[in-house]
This record gives sequence, structure tokens and C-alpha cells, in this order.
Amino acid sequence: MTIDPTAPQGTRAGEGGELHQTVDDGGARMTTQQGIPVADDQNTLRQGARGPALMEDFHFREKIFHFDHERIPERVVHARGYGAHGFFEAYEDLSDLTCAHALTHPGERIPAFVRFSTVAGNKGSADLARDVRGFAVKLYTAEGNWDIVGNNIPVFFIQDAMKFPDLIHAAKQEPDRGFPQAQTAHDNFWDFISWMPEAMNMVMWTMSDRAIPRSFRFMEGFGVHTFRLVTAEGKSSFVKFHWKPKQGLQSVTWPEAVTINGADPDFHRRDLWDAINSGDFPEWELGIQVFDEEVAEGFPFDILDATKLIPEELVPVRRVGRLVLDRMVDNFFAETEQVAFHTGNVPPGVDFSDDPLLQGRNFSYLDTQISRLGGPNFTHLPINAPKCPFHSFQQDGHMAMTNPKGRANYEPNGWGSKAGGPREDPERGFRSHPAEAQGPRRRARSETFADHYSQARQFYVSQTEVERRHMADALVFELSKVETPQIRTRLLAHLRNVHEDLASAVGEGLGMDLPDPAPAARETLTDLPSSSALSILKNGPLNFHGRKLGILLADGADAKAVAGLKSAAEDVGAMVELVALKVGGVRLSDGSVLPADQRIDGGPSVLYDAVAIVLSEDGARMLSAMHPARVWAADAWAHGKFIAHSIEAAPFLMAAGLPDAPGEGVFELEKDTAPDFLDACSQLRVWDRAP
Ligand code: HDE
Repeated sequence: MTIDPTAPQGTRAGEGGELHQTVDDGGARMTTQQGIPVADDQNTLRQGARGPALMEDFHFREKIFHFDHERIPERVVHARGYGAHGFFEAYEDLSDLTCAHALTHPGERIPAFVRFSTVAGNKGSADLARDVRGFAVKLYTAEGNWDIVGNNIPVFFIQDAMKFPDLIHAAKQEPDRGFPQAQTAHDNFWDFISWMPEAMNMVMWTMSDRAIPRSFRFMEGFGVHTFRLVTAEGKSSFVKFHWKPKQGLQSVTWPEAVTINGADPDFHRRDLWDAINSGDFPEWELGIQVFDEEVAEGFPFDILDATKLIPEELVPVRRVGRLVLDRMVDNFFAETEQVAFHTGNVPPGVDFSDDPLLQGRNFSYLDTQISRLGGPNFTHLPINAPKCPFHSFQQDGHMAMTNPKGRANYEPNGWGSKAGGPREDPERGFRSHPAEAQGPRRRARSETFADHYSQARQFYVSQTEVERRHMADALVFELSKVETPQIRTRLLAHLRNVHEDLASAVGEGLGMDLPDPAPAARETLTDLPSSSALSILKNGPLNFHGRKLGILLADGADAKAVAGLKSAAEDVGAMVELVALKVGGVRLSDGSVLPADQRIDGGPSVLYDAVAIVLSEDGARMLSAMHPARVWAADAWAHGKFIAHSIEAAPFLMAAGLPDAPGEGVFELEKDTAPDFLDACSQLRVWDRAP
């Protein structure tokens, strides 16, 4: 091993001057953290083969000491997350709206890191909890990091950051019993909500299928708050940020979510990992809704109220750039766990509005890193460090890793332009928009925030029939887990203000009479028009690209049919998994052995967007006698999936409980071609069939 005395501090020897978050140790000589070569990493140093361990064993002590301190506190919310790298590029120069470098240099690729997350569950909880998904984007722009710390839902539960700890306390495990984990289906959450009518719009979203996405790739992202764009001349406009997935929207159903959480708690992580590693890079377009003060005053709601959105029919979403995720992390801890987002990270050209939720967040995101990442130098971690030059007089602290040379550590100083350290830049430096504010200092909620139901109702009426049914089912499920009848009653009273149909469906499902409507803070309920953008089913995919086909096989399956299905699926950019009784695989009709990806109990049909069942007569007979196989097919049918099958598999489908003439969405491979089947699969479900 050579020693490189000039290697910069903070890197392993010989690795150059950049910040490194991962190193390749493959094949290298093992050393202690002090670089002492290790001869034996299997046995502690002891006095005699059966004697006591010795304190002088510095290698053992270092190893155990480090292990003992491997964990850092998980995020207080959004603990479970999954990140990936990529880039953002603007389509056009938006200098008429902003001087932000990222939005004025079309085609320039700006490195990006995105972390998706659930909110309520702990780090080890399951991916398909009914929950909001975090959609946090860090753009490493030429003028500093720009974080859009958003969610997959465009509104929020509360209007004032003061209530955030209460909301989260109520949503997470109850403090005496320590459960339930990663779900809102319990008394404390619904008790809190029942006293907070402002949450009603958000509750509509979380009780919709938006809260059980099929994949991170198939969901939208929203900046939620109103922000500002500011030009070089200081002209400011209001803006809402959107991320529109090119993959189309898709969710699973609740009964599927419940099964997926057991069969593959990492369903969303695995999906992103598989897609990106197979070269199928998910992509979102950055959308902006831009408006000025005058337009804002014409809305029947307040643009500073984060429980409201701006319907796309009122202000269209202009697509101004794209975000592509094309690289998984090298090390989960170094990148996904240590990444620190902050709503306060905005470059020149982007600014805040007076949304009281946003203002509170601007404190919290910096503050929380002190207990999570251990001190103020978390910005030195490579995943958090800007990729543009950065120079400040902030110094010292735990784990300071990038430290300035020289004498000057304050300013103004008289040490000259080079020795005196960094200097302000009045030209390009960040300047806050000089918005004027007035009014007496008091703890108050604006009257303009008081309509709690109109947009909740708008969301409900914008859904398809199927989606409305799912919302009612979700509310019935959640409120049936609530043990205190008064809480359910209070909720029903709010639902009556949202929509009578929804209230009666939920009352019926709970077996409860409807109470009087809750008294509203403001009597006026505006009947806002339905908005297609709010429905998932109206914004589904155009084809089966990026979706997953599960093929159930048994010995004797027709080799040509299997090969035809696989290649047709690959042609449309879908993934294929083979499911069989044994993971070793099946012997096909031509005598070849085809290994399976999943054993039948590890690959239930809920994991797939569509299924095919290719069996010989013998195979059909064998599987008909097997409970897990029958459930596999019965579930696919009950969940409205498209099913293709060999003609010989028909008796098996009947044994699984499918009707004699299964009708729409069921394809016989001898009659319909595999490409026809996959074409039909782009509709994803036959909703009439689902119970
Ligand atoms: Fe967060 N939120 N939040 N939040 N939030 C955090 O910051 C907070 C809110 C969101 O992948 C924490 O670094 C307050 C809205 C995401 O690392 C914390 C309020 C939206 C993530 C925090 C909100 C979000 C967080 C915990 C009310 C959507 C995960 C760890 C005023 C627009 C980021 C951390 C990641 C994380 C505070 C409300 C999105 C404690 C006080 C609204 C995506 O700082």
C-alpha cells in the first residue's frame, strides 16, 4: 500500500479531492479505522483458547464500539423513505418569471436527488400503509440547493404550523400502548380530525386511492404551498409547483394493499430499484401554476391556506421542465438516510409566501437535523453539500470536514480580497421580495381560511363512481377501527357537510344513524365544479409500459405460449415475473426447464398489474386441488385484473370460483394474441367486476 501524504483530509488515501460519500473497498486489505492492517477478524484476543477476552484487543473494541453507535434517530415524520438520483432540465427560459438559474437555462442538466416516503410509520414499517407520500426533491443548482419538499397530495391537514405536533402525535402510535403502527385507523387520529374541520379536504384525499399508490413512479408530486417566483428586476408572481408523472397515475385497492404489506413490505422500494436498475427511468414534468395578487383575490379561497388547492381549470398547469431518476444510491444510509431537505433552501428567483404552514416549516427543517444528524455540519455530508462553490464564515462544530484556510473568519475585514475570505454579492445574492405586511400582532386565523368543506366536496364530486366507492369504503374501514362511538358520530356530522351521498354510504357501512351536520365555521358552501385533474382513473397510463405481468405456470405449460407472452410484454416495456410451485421452475412442453421468479406463496397475484395463467391439462388439474393456487387466480379476478389463460387452464379458473363465462378482461391465449391482451391491460382494471 502506498501512502499519499498529500491526500486531502476527509477522504481515504489516494482518492482525490472531491467529497466522497461511498468508497469501493472491494479486494482491499482490511484495516481498522486507524488503518492498522487486520490479521484475524474472526476471533477476539483471549488468554488461552477458552480463557477471558483481553481489554487490549483494540480491534474488537473499535468494531463493537462502532456497531453500538450505528443508528441515528429516525425522522420524526417521513421516517420510512427511499431515494434516487437523477437530473432536472428546464424546457424553456423563464426569465420573464424568475431569475432562478434552474429555470432560465433550458437543456442544462441539474443534478437532483429525490426521496419518497410515508409519513406516519416508523422506519421499518410497510410501504403500502394508507398514508400521504413525501415527494422531496433536491436540485443542486448552480446557485445553491433548491429543495421542493412536497407530498403526493396538493393540500394539507392543517393551516397553521402550530398544530403540526398535535396532528403527528394523533396520527402516530398512541403513547400509552405504542400502537397502531403506520396507520390512521385508530381513535386518537380520528378524534383529533373530528375537532379540526379544516382537515376535511385533506381527509378526502387520504381516504382516496391517492394514499395507496401502486408505485412512487405512478404518483404526482406537489409543492403544496404558494411560493413566489421573482425576476432579476424584482417582479414577483405567485406559483404552485407540480410534478406530473409521464408514467400516468395508478393506485392499488385497499384489500390489495393489506395483502401486499405482508407479501412484500418493500413493494415500493423494490419497484423503484427494479425499474431504475433495468434502465426504465421514471420521469416527471415540472408544472407551474403562476398567478398574481389580483387573480388570487378573485379565488373563493385564500392562496395562503395550505388546505386548499388551485383547481387546474382556474389556473392551468404549465409544464416547464423534466425530472428524470436514473441512478439508485450506492449506499442507503449515506444518501437516503442522511439527506436533509429544507423548505428554506431556495435560490435567488424563488421566494416564500406568507402561508403560515410554510413559515413554520422554514424553522423546523433546519432545526430537526440537529437531533437527527447530530450538529450543524450536516451540510458537509456529500449528499447535502451544494455542487456549486460555497464559502461562508460558519466554522467549527462537531465533525467539521470542509474548513477554510487562512486567518480571516469574520467580516468586514481588512485582509484584502484574497486573504479576506468570501465577499457578499449584491448583484446575484439572494434578496427577499420586499412584500409589505400590516396589522396588529395577535394570534388569529384569517376569516378567509374558514370555508372547510367546499373543496372537500369538489374533490368528492370530481371522482369516478369507483373512486367514490373506494373513499366511502376507506372511511368505513378506518372508522370501524375507532372504538369510541362519539368520534365516529362527530366525523359523520362533518361528512354531511361534504356530501350527503358520502355521509349516507359511510353511515350505512358503519351501521350508524346520521347525526345533524356539524356547525360550519362559515355557512357558505360553494358548489365548485368538478375537476378531472383530481381523479386518478381519469389520468391513468396510456399503455402497459412499466407495469408488471405475473405468469402462473406449472409443469407441462406450453413453451411457445410462455415465450410469446414474455416477448410481447417486453415489447411494450412491461416487466414479467414467473410464478410456480417451486422456485426451481417448471418443465415446459418442449422439455426445457424454466426457473421461476417467485414461489406461489411468495408471489401472490396482488403483486402484479395483470396476470396470465399458462397450464397444461395436468397442470390445471394439479393446481385446482391447491388452495394457494386457487386464491392466486380468485384474487386476480376479484381485484378486477386483466387475465390471459391457456384454454387448458379454464377448468382451473372455474375451480378458483370464476364464472363459466368470465367476460370482459379475460383473454384466451389461443383466440386472442398476447399483444392484444397487453394492449387491453393498459386500462389496468375491469372495475365493474371488482366487488
Ligand atoms: Fe414536513 N417535516 N412538516 N411536511 N416533510 C419533515 O424534516 C414539518 C409538511 C415533508 O425525505 C421533517 O428532515 C412541519 C407539509 C416531507 O427527508 C420535519 C410541518 C409537507 C418530508 C418536518 C410540515 C411536508 C418532511 C422531519 C407543518 C408537504 C420528508 C425530518 C408546518 C408540502 C423529507 C425532516 C425527507 C419532513 C416538519 C408539514 C413534506 C420535522 C413543522 C405541508 C416530504 O422538519
